[in-house]
Amino acid sequence: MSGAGLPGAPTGDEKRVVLHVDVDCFYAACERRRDPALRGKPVVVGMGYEAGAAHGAVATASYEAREHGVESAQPISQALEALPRAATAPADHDGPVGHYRPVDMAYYREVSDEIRAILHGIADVVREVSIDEAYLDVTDRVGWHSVEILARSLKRRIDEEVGVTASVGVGPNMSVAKVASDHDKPDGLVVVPPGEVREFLAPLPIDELHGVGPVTARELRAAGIETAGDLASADRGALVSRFGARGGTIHDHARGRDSRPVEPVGKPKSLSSESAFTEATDAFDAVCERLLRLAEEVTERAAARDALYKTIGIKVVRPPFDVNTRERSLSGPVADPDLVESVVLDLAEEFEGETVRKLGVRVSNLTFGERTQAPLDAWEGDGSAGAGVDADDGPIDGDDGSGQSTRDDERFGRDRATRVPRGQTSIVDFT
Ligand code: TTP
Ligand code: MG
Repeated sequence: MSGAGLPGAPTGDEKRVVLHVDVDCFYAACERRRDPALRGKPVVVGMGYEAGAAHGAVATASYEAREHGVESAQPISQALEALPRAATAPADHDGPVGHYRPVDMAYYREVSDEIRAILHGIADVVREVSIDEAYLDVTDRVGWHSVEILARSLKRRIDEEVGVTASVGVGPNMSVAKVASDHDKPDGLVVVPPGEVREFLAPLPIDELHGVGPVTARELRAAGIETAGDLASADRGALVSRFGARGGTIHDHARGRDSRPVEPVGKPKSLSSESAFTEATDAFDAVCERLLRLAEEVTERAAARDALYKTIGIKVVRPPFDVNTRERSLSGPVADPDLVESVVLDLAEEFEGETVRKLGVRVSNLTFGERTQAPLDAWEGDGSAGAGVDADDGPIDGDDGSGQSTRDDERFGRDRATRVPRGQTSIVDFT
């Protein structure tokens, strides 16, 4: 690895395999999923374009709309100038038009939950940083020789099972993986093995680096620092005296170093396993069998965390995306695998004869016993973060947290951890 011999390089970094997943034009992709007529067309998601509404901002735009200069956080009036509304454009208008949709967070969260389930199924540790973005540590699952296959299969599953496209970057740490996933958007897949990190980063403009926002970039450029390579060879002391600790961080990132572990934060509010059938089935015995397997996984995981649960639930997805959840609350918290099995089968009864594509089992209303303090396997999120800035990026992106951003900072899965023992299933919270 090119950076390994440098003074201060974190030891063992080259052993990690980290994925960064970021859905392409997420809100617009969700709108397209429910209205396929929007495919291939300029789509703008935002507020304030209706007749009489003068203010508002673009949350996101499809890549077709971006070609006409429409982008996130732009005033809606500017977007409307570049792309008049298809719905109200005069019949003789022969220029490009945009399809405008309002923000529908509840729907985007549903889509996000489905992606999250897939992510937790393929990685031991997942850090969700926003509604459409997560880091995965897959070090224990694959080596560098096979990670591209894993990344491709992840992209394909998100595409086929959820109906949106994601870009994936792979690197030996979070910062490199993030730059890699941004590098070839949309539908990108960029793998940067440890030995190629410095070479990959060196020619990139500094604002493509993780942690360098427009304000910092402007200042660095004024000092003659244009590329990550320039930043990597800049004087560290000077960077620190100008930008404080963040100066050291961006210097590290320019050199491809980032020792932050991929770790979820907090304690779980629920534990779930999900599993999809290769082909939808109406065989009720297969459904029951699968539910029992999921119940076993969930109760094993609860036992490993010393967790008691008060609510037991199932999720039944009928093709293509008809999600049904049922749950039953007990009078007090228990840790009782047999009870979970019988409640799950009971709840499943009403779906006998239905065609089922995917199943889930969840225990929630958790309380934890004395033993449970393992930081990697415990998490708790309150679903919020500082406006416009991802929590993990906060300290380094601070000066660029855009006041104009309309980003909804609901976290992509309220922060949860997982270690998933078997391939297809995942630990998720499927509210
Ligand atoms: P991003 O991942 O930053 O953007 P994106 O998914 O739309 O596009 P891409 O990743 O392909 O570049 O943000 C995810 C969602 O967050 C986005 O779809 C809408 C929302 N968002 C805002 O509401 N305001 C903003 O300023 C930004 C940047 C995003
Ligand atoms: Mg995105």
